[in-house]
Amino acid sequence: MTPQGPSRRRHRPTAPAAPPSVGILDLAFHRASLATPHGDSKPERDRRRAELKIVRAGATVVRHLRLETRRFLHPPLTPFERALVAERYGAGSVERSLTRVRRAEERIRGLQRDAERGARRLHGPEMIGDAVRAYYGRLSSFVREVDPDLARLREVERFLAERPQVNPGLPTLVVAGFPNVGKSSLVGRLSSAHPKVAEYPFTTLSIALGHADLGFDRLQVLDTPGVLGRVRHANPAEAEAEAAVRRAATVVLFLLDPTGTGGHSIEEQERLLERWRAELPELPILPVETKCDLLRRPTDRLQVSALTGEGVPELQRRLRELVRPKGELPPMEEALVEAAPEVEDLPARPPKRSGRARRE
Ligand SMILES: Nc1nc2c(ncn2[C@@H]2O[C@H](COP(=O)(O)OP(=O)(O)OP(=O)(O)O)[C@@H](O)[C@H]2O)c(=O)[nH]1
Ligand SMILES: [Mg+2]
Repeated sequence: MTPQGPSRRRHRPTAPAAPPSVGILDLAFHRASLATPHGDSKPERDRRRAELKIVRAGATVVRHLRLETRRFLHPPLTPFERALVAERYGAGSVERSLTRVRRAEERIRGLQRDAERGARRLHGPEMIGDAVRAYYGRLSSFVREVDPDLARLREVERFLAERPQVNPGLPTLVVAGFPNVGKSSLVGRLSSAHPKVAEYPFTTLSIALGHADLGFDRLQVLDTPGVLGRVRHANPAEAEAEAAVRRAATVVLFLLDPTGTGGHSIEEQERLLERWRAELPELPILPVETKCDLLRRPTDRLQVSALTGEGVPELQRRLRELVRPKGELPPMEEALVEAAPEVEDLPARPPKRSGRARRE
């Protein structure tokens, strides 16, 4: 091995990924080539082989186009997933790609039907060869036309696979606020998530999911990237946080850092809180001040420290009240307190069995 050998290999540019149509068409033509027709005579077998090739190649392509779109249709994207995708790739872009792929599917089916009908009239190896080649050519161009759409759908699928699956049927607490205010630290305290914590802004670049047990149901807790409150020019991480607040939240925990260690003034943070309150009047937003181990100031707001745990039990109590869905059973602790007087009203019943555990 020459001294330059390994380094040269390291710097070799990677080949661009083949367009999606290449793999799909390779497979379709391979499957078509395996056709083994029955027939009494060679001309009959040749004609049958052409028919089988047409059907198999078309069916394989259609099946694979279906597979490419399945992630988006069965089941359909949740409103939150749609918002995430719209923020990153533009509103309606996935829907447009899905429509184009569906149209390609229909055209391929039509092409296949026509070619199959035409194959009945074929005779002679030359005519059969020409017809199959022409069909393959048109089939290939129909698939290549949707290459940009298939590439986009694959990219979006990867994007979604890298994000946690938020169950729209469960209550969701979205922890949001400016960068560096202590969102991830508090999410680590409140839930099963262990998000990365660091002293620089935008440590969290995409949403992370944990679960918290509030005594009555599993609460999903979403850690989000910091938001700078810019109406325009938000970076992708901020856009992701906005999507979580607007589309995934049952309740928003809005964290404000009054210490100045986060790098942003309390006034800037208050402005974002006011904007969200005005834009989302139906959404419960609980403002909480963080890092109270560093600074305590006179305020009616709840103050917490993710470092020492101060204020966290009170925060959990407030969250239980806010998250409890209307008409649902109350949280376990409160249910016991509320039920206690009624139990006393009941006529006393002698215990069925006496035992040490019962006497205690
Ligand atoms: N003293 C003190 N420091 C805290 C507290 N909570 C977080 N920090 C510190 O603040 C810094 C930022 O904490 P993170 O939890 O990463 O903040 P974040 O809001 O998730 O930050 P981004 O993901 O970058 O938006 C880290 O250095 C933490 O150790 C707290 O309650 N008290
Ligand atoms: Mg964070």
